[in-house]
Amino acid sequence: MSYGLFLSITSHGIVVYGLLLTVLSSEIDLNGYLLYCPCMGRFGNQGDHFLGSLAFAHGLNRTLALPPWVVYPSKPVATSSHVPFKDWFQVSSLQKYHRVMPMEYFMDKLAPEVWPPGKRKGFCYGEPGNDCPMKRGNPFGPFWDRFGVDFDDSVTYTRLSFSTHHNWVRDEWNRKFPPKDYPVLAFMGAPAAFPVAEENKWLQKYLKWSPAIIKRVQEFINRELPSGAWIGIHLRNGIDWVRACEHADGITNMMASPQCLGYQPAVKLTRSLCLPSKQDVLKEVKKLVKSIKAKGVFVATDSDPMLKELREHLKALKMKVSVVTSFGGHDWSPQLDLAILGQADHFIGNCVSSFTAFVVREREAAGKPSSFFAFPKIKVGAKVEL
Ligand code: GFB
Repeated sequence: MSYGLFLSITSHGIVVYGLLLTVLSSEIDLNGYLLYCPCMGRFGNQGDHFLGSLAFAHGLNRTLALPPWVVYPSKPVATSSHVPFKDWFQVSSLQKYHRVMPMEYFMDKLAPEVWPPGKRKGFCYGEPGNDCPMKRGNPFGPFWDRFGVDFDDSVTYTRLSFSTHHNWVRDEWNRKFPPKDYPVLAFMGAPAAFPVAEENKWLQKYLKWSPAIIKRVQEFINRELPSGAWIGIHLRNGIDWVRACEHADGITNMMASPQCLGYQPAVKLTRSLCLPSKQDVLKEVKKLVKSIKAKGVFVATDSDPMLKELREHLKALKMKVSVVTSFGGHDWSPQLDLAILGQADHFIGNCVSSFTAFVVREREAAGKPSSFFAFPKIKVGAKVEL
């Protein structure tokens, strides 16, 4: 950035031109930037990883480039596409916690200066001298190609954690990779733990749905749900989940299970906690409908909404309860389902699913109650009797 030009123009010109240059130079964060590909799992997994990456950027005091969300539109997963971060979440809310900017903005406006072609190093875990396969396969290649990024070099690290709430971890990263020598840390995957570390869960409060999502949620609720209390449930019962749960019995940690079993679990998982039986679902929904006198039940699912069974079962209560779902309709989308579940008077989710975990964290931040199928004793947020 050159300031020499200031002196050679008229006094009026100096003011205007000088201001322009000041804005550009002050935009460069001398503490550096952090980029990563959200290349593991689908939305729930990426949500967990996002919170950890946000905490990591904050810990290192680097600006975080908000990556687009990676989506897999078809099965089998042949390719991936991308949704700009701000289409689903408010950037301004995150800026209350830390310096962040959409990755599109970073690449367009700042990368030509702070991360030009020829100086693009990819970071990954590994022994010194190893290559980081930054763009090998899907979703890695398409992610960086979206921004026209090719990597010129690799930088590996070992024995460094992402838990920057320990000062020595933060200091070690900054000692090994000082911003003046490494203005941009571009990670192959999220610099974060999965599931999200306990100390970073609270950051969910800065993840606020975009106005476009909020509008669709309100329209759905007004159109589909009766006035009065209603319950949201997440039925994760697609074939990938059925298969994953075959291995659940007797293990202590599985995907998002710390959300109900705790981070140092004293008890083991059961298959029904991973894949609740239909009987469990019917029993617990009925009990809760009765307890909070719910007028409606919203079912979010990836496969079977159990509408017929739920409606039949709730008839025994002799009260009018609408059971609705977005599944199968034009409104069916993971983000809409998540945001609707966030609004329910009570939510029952799946202990092992990170999709559920996203909802539970959002509700916890808002002081709203949640519980888990086949685990009725644990309640999160405000009290409700099950
Ligand atoms: O979100 P996610 O990482 O949660 O992946 P899990 C599950 C995906 O399935 C979601 C769809 O991102 C959605 O695309 N899905 C699940 C749903 N439940 C719903 C729902 O209620 N409504 C809608 N609209 N879509 C992990 C995966 O899933 O499961 C791993 O991330 C792996 O890659 C594992 O497949 C078995 O933690 O539930």
